[in-house]
Amino acid sequence: METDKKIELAYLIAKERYAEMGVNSDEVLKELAKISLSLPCWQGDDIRGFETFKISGDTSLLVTGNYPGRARNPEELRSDADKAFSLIPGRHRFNLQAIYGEFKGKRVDRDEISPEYFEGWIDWAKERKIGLDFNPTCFAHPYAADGFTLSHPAPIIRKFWIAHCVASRRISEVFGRELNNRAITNLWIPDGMKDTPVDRRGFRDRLEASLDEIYSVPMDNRFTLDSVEGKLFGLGSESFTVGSHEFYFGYAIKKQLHLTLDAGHFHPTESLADKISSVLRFLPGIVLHLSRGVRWDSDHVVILNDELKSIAQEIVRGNYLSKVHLALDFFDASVNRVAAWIIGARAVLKAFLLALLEPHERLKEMELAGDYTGRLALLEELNCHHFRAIWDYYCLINAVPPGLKWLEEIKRYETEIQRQRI
Ligand code: RNT
Ligand code: ZN
Repeated sequence: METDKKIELAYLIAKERYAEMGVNSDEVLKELAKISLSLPCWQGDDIRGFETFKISGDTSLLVTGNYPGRARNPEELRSDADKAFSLIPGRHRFNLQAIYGEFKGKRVDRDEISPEYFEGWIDWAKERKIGLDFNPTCFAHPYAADGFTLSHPAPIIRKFWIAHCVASRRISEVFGRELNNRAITNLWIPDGMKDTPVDRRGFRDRLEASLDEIYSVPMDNRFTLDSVEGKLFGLGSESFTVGSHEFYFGYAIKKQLHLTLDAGHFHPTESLADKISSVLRFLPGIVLHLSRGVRWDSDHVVILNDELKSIAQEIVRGNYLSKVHLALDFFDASVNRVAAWIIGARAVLKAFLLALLEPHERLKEMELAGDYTGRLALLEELNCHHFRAIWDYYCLINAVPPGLKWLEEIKRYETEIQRQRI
C-alpha cells in the first residue's frame, strides 16, 4: 500500500478512537492550523547578523558548535528559512533582530537603524504572506561591553540604547502596517553582574527610567505590541540580573505591556507552565520564548519533553491561545541549523496537537468530582494514544513530509547548498 493511503487509513482508525473519548480530531486539526510560531532568525547564523562594522562587544549570548553551512548574508538566511518553512506544517512567522538589517556596506550604528534597511525582509515576508516580529539587539556591541545597556551608570550609553529601542519599535510598526500583520517588539537586555552588587536598586531605578522613556513614544498598537523579557541569570551575570522576572512582571503590569516568558530563563525546577494562568490575569497577553534550558544554557533546541507538553496544555486548557504569542528561541551551531528550526517547530506543533486532543471536559469533571484516580489514569492513557496517526495525517494534508522524510530533504539541501558556502 502507498504511504499516503496508509496514513489516511491510520488517521481514520485514530479518529474513531478519539471520537470514543468525545474528541473530534477534524476540528482539532482546524485549531492546530491557526497556531503560528515565530522562528528565531538567529538560529540560522549563530546571532551574527549583517552589521558592516567590526563588533567587539559583550559575550552574554554565546553560540557553540561549528556545523558547516551557516547563512552568511540575507539571501542565504532567507533561502534557509524558506526551506524550513516548507517542511513545517502551517503558516508561521519570522523573528528578526536589529542586527539583521541590510546595511549594504554602510556603517549604520544601532541608534540609526530605520525601516529602509529592512525592506528586503518586508518584501520577502509579503510574498510569502507571513508575519515578522522584531527585537532590538542590546548586546554584541562596544556599548554593551561592560555588561550594561539601559541600566548603565553613564547617561550617554543609556541614551544610545534608548534611541535604539525606539528605532526598533518604529521598524516593528512598519512591519505590522506593511504586512497587515501585527509585529511583536520584544525587549531583552543582558544587564547584570558576575559578582554580588551593592546597589541593586540604582541599576533598577535606571532601567525603569530608561523603559519609561522608550515606552513614552506612542506606537500604533494595531501594528505593533511591546513585550519585555526577564531572565534569572546569564553568562557573566550569575549574581545579579537587573531585568529579573519580578521586575518585568511589575513593569508590564504598570504599562500594560506584554511579558515574554522564556522557558530557559527560570530555575530548572520552576515550571513556566504554572505561571501562565497567573500572569495572564494581570496582563493583556504574553509572548513565549520556547526554548530548552540545559544546566547553565538557556537556549537548546526545543524537543517534545514534559515541560513543552505542559506549556501547551496550560495554554489550551485555559483557553489562552488568543493571548499567547508563540516564538521559538534557541541557537545551536552543533547541528544543521535549518534542521534545528524544523525539529523545534515540529516539536511545538506536536505538543499543541497533543493538548488539543485531550478530552478537556471529561478531565475537568473528574477533577471537580475529586476523581483523581480517573484523572491520573486517563492522562497516562493519553500519553500514547493514537496521536502519531493524527500528526502524520496533519503533515499529509499540509503537503509537508510526515515522519523523518523531511530529514532526507535537509540532507540533500545540506550537500547541495549549505556545504557549498565556503
Ligand atoms: C536571551 C533572550 C533573548 C535572546 C534573543 C537572541 O537570553 O532569551 O530572547 O535569545 O534576543
Ligand atoms: Zn528569549
